[in-house]
Amino acid sequence: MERTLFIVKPDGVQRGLIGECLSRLERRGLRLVGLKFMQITPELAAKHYAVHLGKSFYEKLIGYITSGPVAVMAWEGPNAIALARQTMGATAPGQAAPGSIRADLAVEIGRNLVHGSDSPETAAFEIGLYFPEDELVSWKRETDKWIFE
Ligand code: D4T
Repeated sequence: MERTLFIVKPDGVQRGLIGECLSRLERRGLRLVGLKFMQITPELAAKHYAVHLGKSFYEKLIGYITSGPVAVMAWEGPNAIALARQTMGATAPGQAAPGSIRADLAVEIGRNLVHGSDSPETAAFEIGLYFPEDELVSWKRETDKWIFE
């Protein structure tokens, strides 16, 4: 089992796409273990995007992610990190696979709707940034046996 952090960014919230994005991961079969609606502070954004500090798009990225409320989720499942990223599509919507969230619903890299962790190390770090341990729910779904082998 693997866990991954998933965010519907401010553009997704403003465009009324929280349900659409959540639904795609839910219908795929990943199991939701954390969910919150919040506004990311500049301090939290700086921690989250520390790897991009100094890059040309850094200031814009911080401005974008802090520009309005976001929906933050933790999802669980076998290979959850790669599965969520496949459902999201490539970072640049023009390169995202047809049928992915970004291919279907986004146009620009700076308005790419969603975020998903990209490795087990990043996932552990990011989940820790957004969810104290007691806000994550470990549970069994009645449908697990029909989704997880
Ligand atoms: P996030 O982190 O938003 O899920 O995006 P990705 O994981 O898919 O992509 P990333 O870390 O490489 O980029 C983080 C974030 O920066 C924006 N960005 C990126 C940008 O505005 N211009 C760029 O040239 C790049 C590479 C988009 C996502």
